[in-house]
Amino acid sequence: PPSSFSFPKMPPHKLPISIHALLFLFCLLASTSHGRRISVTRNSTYHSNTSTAVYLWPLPKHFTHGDHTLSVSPDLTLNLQGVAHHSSIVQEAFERYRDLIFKSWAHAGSTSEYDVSTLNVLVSSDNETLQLGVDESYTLYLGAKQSGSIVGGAIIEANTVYGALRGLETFSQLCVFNYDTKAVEVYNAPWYIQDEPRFAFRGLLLDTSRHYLPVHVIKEVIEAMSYTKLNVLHWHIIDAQSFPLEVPSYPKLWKASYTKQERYAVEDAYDIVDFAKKRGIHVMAETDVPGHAESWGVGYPDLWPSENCTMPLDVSKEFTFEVISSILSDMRKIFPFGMFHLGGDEVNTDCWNNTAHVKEWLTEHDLTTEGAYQYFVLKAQQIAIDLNWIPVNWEETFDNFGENLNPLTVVHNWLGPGVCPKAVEKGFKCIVSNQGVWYLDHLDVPWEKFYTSEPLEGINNTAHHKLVLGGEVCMWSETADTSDVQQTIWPRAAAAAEKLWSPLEATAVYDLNQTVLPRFQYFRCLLNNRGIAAAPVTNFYARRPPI
Ligand code: CP6
Repeated sequence: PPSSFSFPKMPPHKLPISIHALLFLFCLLASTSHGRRISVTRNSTYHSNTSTAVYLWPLPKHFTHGDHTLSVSPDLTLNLQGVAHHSSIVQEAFERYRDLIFKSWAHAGSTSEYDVSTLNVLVSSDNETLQLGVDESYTLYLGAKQSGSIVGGAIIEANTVYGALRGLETFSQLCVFNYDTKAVEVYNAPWYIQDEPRFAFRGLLLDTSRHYLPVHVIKEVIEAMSYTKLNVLHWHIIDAQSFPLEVPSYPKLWKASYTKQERYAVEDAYDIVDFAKKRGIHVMAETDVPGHAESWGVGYPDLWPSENCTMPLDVSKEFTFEVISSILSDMRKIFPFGMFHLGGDEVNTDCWNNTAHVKEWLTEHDLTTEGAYQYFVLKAQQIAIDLNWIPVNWEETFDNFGENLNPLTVVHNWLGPGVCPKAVEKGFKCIVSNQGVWYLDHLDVPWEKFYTSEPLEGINNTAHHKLVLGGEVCMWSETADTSDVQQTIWPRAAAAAEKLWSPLEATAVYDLNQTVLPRFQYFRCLLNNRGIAAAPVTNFYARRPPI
């Protein structure tokens, strides 16, 4: 159906916002115009006398705003238009966000009129396929002007339902409960926002092998990811310590779960993927081979070279690759995302040499242990590629035999800085997870390091920039489980999320305490208000900034 509203054009002379205007705005936190209704908006956002504050996380690509206040009806309804007007993804998201905006507040049930009683969402494509690079852009307009006075009006326009989801998140962050009027209000309207991510891949790793995480905890992490516009859950399901996933082809593999409760049935995995999709989040599964796979041999001891050599997997047996092939085939039905992680990190091949039948096989095939490591990784890559997956491998594979990796390979950095500049030089795609700044299990890494880590650092040839798909923060779980995983992830992962979403000009700031900290503190409070146990940002009490 044709759209029943017209979208106001963003005033072109205001774009793009200058970084100086941003810096200035963030320095001014107090004396906003909240609570005041004015009938004529001041049309210029960045006049030096505009005293206002922008509390969005992550910052949108372009935005302008005014200085008047809108009230939002607790009976807010969705008017979903365009090709996707039946989309349950958008309808369900709208209901989630309406609950988030209003549930915590005992509103007075006022009968007064509200400025915003309908949220118009226009989506122009009904293709709900979720793949890397899907269009996440959206435009948000809040507060319309009619013959000089302010009337309500809220419009999100997006090309895909996933863009609409990002717009809904931004809309929800603009809705603030006013304790004086007892109403949900939008300050600094009218808002014109045009937004899209800087990087397509904005990941968070969860490790469910070192400690099991129940399905509901994984979902809570996914939910919080959607608040920060992170979009890839890298699920490091299996490792040496436990094998919690059901693999129908080899049902003894999950004998290596810690207990029968601490398992993911195939249905659980489907459930997680579906929950993530509804939030525009990809699930990239990992099967880390040939190291980090000792648990496989609990059910199938033949996968071990011997009782004394239980890691890495036995490179000399066809059976090993039969099992890998079956695991990946079973996983292919669960994980529709186009990328699959094959690990390949921290491989110590010493005991291949010390195991008679493996040593014999090496001699027969004229292979060193290093050569056998490459043979293993390339064979696993081919299995993934034959299943129509793009293989991702940790950086040691590139460091050891980069030239020989399949050209489709995405190299995943973790060992400090440096590998991505080398990998893109050779034409490989890359993901940045520098352990010095983006490892969440390193509790001593402060949020500022997460925020200031720049994925394109060291890549001087701008033609290569597009090969850096993005970045990922890692929540390795040797020392974390359900009891503390959320406060270990949040809010530091959100600092990386802004780096990965917002334009470089917005995040390349020098005085973080002045320019970013208050807004970051505010976002941490927002996570808490939404039920996410995000940790304090600093070691002093943070007042919720006055807006
Ligand atoms: N598990 C796996 C890990 C780590 C890696 N792979 C890791 C190594 C060093 C640090 C943190 C995590 N626990 N499978 C490396 C990618 Cl400091």
